[in-house]
Amino acid sequence: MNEDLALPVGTTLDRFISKKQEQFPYATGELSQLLRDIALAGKIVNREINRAGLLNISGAYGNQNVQGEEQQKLDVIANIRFIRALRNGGEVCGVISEEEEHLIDTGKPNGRYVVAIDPLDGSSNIDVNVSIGTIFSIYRRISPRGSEVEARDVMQTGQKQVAAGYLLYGSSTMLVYTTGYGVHGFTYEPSLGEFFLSHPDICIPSDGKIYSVNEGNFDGFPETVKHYIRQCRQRAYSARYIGSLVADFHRNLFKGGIYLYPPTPSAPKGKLRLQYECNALAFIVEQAGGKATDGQQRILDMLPESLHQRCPLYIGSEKMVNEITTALQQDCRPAS
Ligand code: P6P
Repeated sequence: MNEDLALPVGTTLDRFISKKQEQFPYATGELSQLLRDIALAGKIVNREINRAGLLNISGAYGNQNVQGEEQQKLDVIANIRFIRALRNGGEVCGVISEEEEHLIDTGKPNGRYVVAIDPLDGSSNIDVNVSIGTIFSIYRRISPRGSEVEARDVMQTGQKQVAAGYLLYGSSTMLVYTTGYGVHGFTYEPSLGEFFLSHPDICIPSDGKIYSVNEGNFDGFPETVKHYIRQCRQRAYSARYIGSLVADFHRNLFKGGIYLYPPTPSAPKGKLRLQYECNALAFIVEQAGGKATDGQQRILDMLPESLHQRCPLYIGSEKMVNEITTALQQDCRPAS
């Protein structure tokens, strides 16, 4: 990044967003406001997560979501909070969410943007106080401003994202995002209610010695994936798997490593969702110098075919993702 534009650690998120916007004289400030709206919802969800055990809002909600997964109470609460913040902010004309079967029309036809969001990823960890997260992607709408949001607005390739990020509700709460000009991390100071720049210009190591995969599924993995995992073991890499994608991704982003969610017999297309999990993290990891594929192609090149489409995911340090992807691509090449 241009040094004279480097902002010091400790800069507030609001000032950082404003200073970055100044670099774009034609910017209208709407994307900046949208990022602020997401950060505000994140502060509210963070507070509710931190008090879940005291407010009887942990545990199962009693419904299944469109994915057939048991909704947790905090899944529902986070979904409501983020959709309300996006609707009230006025910048967003449509939202797709892991917790909503259909595209949500916010009733704001002048909104320039659409958002794809996983309001609370890692739900199974909520009740045992393990880190969880929110993942979001922001796209410019295709349909004309002033009209109703359309399906084509939320069926764009990940390459079209104008911004993407995640909130990690962990030992500290962080917001990490990119607008295509580097990846920047902000740490939340609850006593001040502010996010402060703590990790400017995050870059992922080009190689690593950490692999993150649910080895309980090993027997059902493709043979090439099994071979890669055996190689990781032989190289004495560290196996680190939290069961929260955001937490595993965040660790690998700083230390170097690879997260794998391959196809399994119970999830032949993989478990993770392209639109509101894979695309956002793929944008971030590429901006940080890493890579993300589905084993055959770049995640960001994939044209969604449905709102809740699943895909395999191999994401992290460039050399590690290249190794497994090259091997998987060879599996699919016609025998010479
Ligand atoms: P498994 C959480 O449900 C999630 O979507 C990711 O956060 C996590 O990495 C993965 O699923 C865990 O899935 O099948 O290993 O329990």
